[in-house]
Amino acid sequence: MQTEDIQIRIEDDRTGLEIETLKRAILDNLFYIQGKFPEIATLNDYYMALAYTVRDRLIHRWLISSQTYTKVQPREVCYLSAEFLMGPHLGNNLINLGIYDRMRQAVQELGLNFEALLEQEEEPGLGNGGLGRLAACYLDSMATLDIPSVGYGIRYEFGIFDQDIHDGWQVEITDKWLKNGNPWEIARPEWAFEVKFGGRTERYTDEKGRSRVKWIPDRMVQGVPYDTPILGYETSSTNTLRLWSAQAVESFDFRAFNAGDYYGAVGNKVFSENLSKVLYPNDEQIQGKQLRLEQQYFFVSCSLQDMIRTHCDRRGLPISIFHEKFTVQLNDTHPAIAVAELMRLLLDEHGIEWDQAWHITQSTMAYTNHTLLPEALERWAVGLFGSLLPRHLEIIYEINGRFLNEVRLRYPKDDERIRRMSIIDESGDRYVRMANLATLGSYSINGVAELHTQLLKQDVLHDFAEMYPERFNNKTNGVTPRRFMVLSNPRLTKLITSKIGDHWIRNLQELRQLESFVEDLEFRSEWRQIKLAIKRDLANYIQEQNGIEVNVDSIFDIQAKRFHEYKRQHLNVLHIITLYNRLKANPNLDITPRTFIFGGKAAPGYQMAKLIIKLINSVADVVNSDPDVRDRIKVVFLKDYNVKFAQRVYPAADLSEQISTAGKEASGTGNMKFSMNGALTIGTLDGANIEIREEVGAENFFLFGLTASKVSQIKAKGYDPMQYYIANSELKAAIDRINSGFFSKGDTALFKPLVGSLMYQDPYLLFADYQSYIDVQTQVGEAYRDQDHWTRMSILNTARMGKFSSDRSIREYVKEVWKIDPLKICPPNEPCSIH
Ligand code: CJB
Repeated sequence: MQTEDIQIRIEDDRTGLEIETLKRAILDNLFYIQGKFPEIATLNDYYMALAYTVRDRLIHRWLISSQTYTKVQPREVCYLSAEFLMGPHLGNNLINLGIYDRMRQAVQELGLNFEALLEQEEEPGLGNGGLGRLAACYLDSMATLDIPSVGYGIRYEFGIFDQDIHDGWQVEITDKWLKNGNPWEIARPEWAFEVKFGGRTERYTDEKGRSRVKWIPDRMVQGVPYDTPILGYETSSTNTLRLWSAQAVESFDFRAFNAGDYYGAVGNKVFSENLSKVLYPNDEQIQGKQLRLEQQYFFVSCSLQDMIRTHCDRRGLPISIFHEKFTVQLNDTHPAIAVAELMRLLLDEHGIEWDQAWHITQSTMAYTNHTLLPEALERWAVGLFGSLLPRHLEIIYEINGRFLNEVRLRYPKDDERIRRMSIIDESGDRYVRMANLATLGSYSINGVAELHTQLLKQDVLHDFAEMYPERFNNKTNGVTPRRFMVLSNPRLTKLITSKIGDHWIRNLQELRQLESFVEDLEFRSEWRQIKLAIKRDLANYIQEQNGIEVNVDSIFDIQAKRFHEYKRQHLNVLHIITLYNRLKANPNLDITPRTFIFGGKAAPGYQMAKLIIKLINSVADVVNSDPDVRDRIKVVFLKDYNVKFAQRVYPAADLSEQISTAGKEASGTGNMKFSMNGALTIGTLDGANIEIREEVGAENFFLFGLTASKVSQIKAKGYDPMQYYIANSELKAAIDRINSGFFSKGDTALFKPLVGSLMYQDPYLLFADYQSYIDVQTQVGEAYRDQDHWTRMSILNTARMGKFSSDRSIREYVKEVWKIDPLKICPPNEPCSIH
């Protein structure tokens, strides 16, 4: 049957949006999909029935979208990412469908608790932090802006671990997100691909007399796609998140089975399925493990094969124009092997000559760099790489050889430059440098905030930026206001919409109109009441979770992000201890009450980050139980920070801690989410903080600390932390308190590694920024006392965050990098003549 002939005729219960229809659909799904009747149905059964009811409405739009793409054959963007930190789907899909309130009513009329059903969803935590969440925000914006796109990644059976706290220490628990089934995905085993590993290569002459290469692998794995629909906001465009799951190739099993090697056959199955078993929980720290490279190659190969099949087989287009129809965005270097894999597919499988293959590859790939941290720059030992991907190593050597010849021509006798630019690091043991491969193979290379892009061009990719300046560009990150305002902060959304209408949800710059309400006393009072109500909700949660009673009139001072020394949660702790010391010395001291709230996970192998978590909990134990400081400072560590939880935290903040060492945080996106929800920022001139401050105005931002260039200067001269310790009595007192065992029941060894690093060799310059941080925190405390003025600043933060919608970022990618036209999708059940 021709695709044009397919008529979507689905009965009304699957598409209708009336409350009665929704109720009927939920009960119908409970009956026919869950196989339960109300008397025996569990909360999860009802959640599933509700999720399927929503999914039905997505599927209709999804099929129309993919039919339209099949017919129009538009240029598409494929976003390749090892992580997609999607967060719960249900609430977001209801918002994007425009039926959130209606569905809540339908659910309530059935006598069910809507909030409890939303809570029931296990979030797909298929990412570590900022990078994975950015990919999720971008999928939302691409669909909202009607950009034909696919997100390609890995369907990890276990996502990021759940975090528990035992005796103040982080404990990791396996994340079994699939245990109750996943109603949002559809498996497509009929569209699986095979992926090869290991073995050797062989040269042969083809029928046209050309020399070709054949890869003879020693094992093979199958990638099965699982598709999740991604609906845009107030549009019918529904794109696909396609995640690959690894399975054993049947034929391989059979061979061993027939030979009587039953265990061998099963072993192969176990081995294959291991590939997509678990997400590596390291953020910005490479481990260099073979399985990780296998994961990367696995999903990249499946994805590229999938694109080529769509292009050549489904659409019948010649491979020579592949780059006109597809552009691939590489989310960091994790999928950078795509450069070599596309070359291999074009050369070996499609018989294309080198120059044309290279032209197609380089016109297809675009690379986003997300970090300058040396420990995060991916490199693979040549031996490991060659044994896993022998053909790719050959191709990389060839790319490199040709490239270095060009460099030699352009910069004669500059051997140092050749060594720096080579894809192969030969300074000691040999490594494949993935950033160099991604850069060389891409037509566009971008950083994720102005400062980051500037440093990228100055430092890590300096030679490349000098040679190919036109390929470098900046795309400052953004976040989706649908999830991080509308869904997570319904009270504020309602207030804003009552004043300026709801167009801001699609066009965030419209929030500027709120500026005209800043002088409106009643508006300010409503704004303040809303913040207070949200803080009360969080306070209740803290009471339940941690058994700590917090003062809702205190400043909610929040630092929520991954634990990393460069993010400097321990600088925040030094401030807490300093306040504590002041109160101990002078119990009647009049300070603005604060509740310090922390959330975040540490990589399981990152001992120092784990020790910082332990320090926070140890300080919390002492401070929270000391009657001298009662009601003035409280310290709370909220365990298991994830997307669901983040949505509860951002709206409740008065103060957002963005205190990384300048030059280290590429962009940050939490900083944007806090500020959109009316928190003020205390921050350094780092990443997107700089641009946030430019937008909201210096007078509405608490700036402290050294600039990135000052940091480099100090380091160049030789940073001497001791000098600050000796000269600053409050800093010394805070450090001595930790050292004395005061927070560790007399154990003076516990925090030695942490304090030692701060005192003798700290690359993150905590002591150098300490006084400036403390001073500005004092200003924060004073500013908070003038509630009216604080509220003005809070409103202006929200009003001026328009730039940081991920819609703006995606518009820039579309216009300046991808060059793709939006494609409107017809709404279901309506006459439509767009195509
Ligand atoms: N980032 O989350 C990660 N993981 C990495 O491996 C490298 C970078 C973060 O990416 C975010 C999105 O671009 C940035 O906002 C953040 O600064 C960066 O640390």
